[in-house]
Amino acid sequence: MLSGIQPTAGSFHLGNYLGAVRQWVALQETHDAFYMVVDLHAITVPQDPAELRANTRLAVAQLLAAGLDPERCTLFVQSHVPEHAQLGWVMNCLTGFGEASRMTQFKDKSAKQGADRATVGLFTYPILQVADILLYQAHQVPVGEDQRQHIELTRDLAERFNGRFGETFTIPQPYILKETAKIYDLQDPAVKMSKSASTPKGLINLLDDPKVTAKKVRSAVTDTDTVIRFDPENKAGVSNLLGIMSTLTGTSIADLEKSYEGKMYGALKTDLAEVMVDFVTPFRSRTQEYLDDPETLDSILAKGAEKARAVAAETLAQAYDRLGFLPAK
Ligand code: AQP
Repeated sequence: MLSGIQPTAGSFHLGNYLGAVRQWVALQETHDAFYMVVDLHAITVPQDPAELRANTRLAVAQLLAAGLDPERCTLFVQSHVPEHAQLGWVMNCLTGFGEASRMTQFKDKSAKQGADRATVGLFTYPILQVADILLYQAHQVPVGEDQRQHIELTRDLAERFNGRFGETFTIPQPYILKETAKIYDLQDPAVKMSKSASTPKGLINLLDDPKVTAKKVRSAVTDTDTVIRFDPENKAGVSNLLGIMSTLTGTSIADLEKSYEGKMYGALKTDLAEVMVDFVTPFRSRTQEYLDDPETLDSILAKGAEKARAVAAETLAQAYDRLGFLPAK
């Protein structure tokens, strides 16, 4: 099991948490899990060095606050394991230009930035992600729906390498939970909640002041109807709120629909605001506790990188050998 998260935004948002991190916490109990903060991916767009460093620690603190346990999983920073960039290059050389051009996330992001400003790194980002996954021989990759195409590319490249050079890489599967595959912007429930595309009012940052979070939930856009029913096609806003509520409380959507029968949207929003506040308040304080102890954080990361490197180095050595690289004496 392998997954990663970017350290770019400061606070994780609710989409990151429900779409990915929450699954990571559960899966560390049942799988040999590798989780990383992907700083190499972060520099595909411009970064301020001091902010990047601080945000990388902040991302690790949030992962620990969310429940990752370094005794149960391997938690590390991507740039601490040089094999990612090394296998990334190999995968670049296996990918067709047209194939890379079909990645929709690049198309969306480069369109937003302007084609002249998008970097080659942003273009090849999915190929580095392929290397991230294959290095650990991951069987499953817990991610949100927006990453499905990148996992498909990973499968294609793993099969291509195995076909040309002999069985080397495990073919991974995406692990995407239907209920939380895509969390939507609270102000525009037609688009996914995202740090770069959401309006400030539509984006729930987990480290926001809980009062701000409650206000955002209470002013979520719904519709002119009054029935609280899960129907993503016709009632995107209400369905988004029901999905979030269901996941955070562990109550099924059907039970929620029953309990809100005859009630107004305001009741659902007020209850969800309360649930959110109960969730983010301890999350914020746990994150701060980890940030206040940078030595412990760094030692967790040092151990994580050592464990990750042991696996990554073995896979890379095998891939280099299969490719026909002369061994270094
Ligand atoms: N809205 C979402 N719903 C469900 N899952 C989501 N993820 C992101 N947004 C949603 C999942 O979070 C994990 C980490 O993603 P990332 O580090 O790649 O962050 P991101 O995709 O860059 O987050 P944003 O907000 O979507 O960033 P921008 O706006 O820059 O594109 C991934 O598993 C992702 O699927």
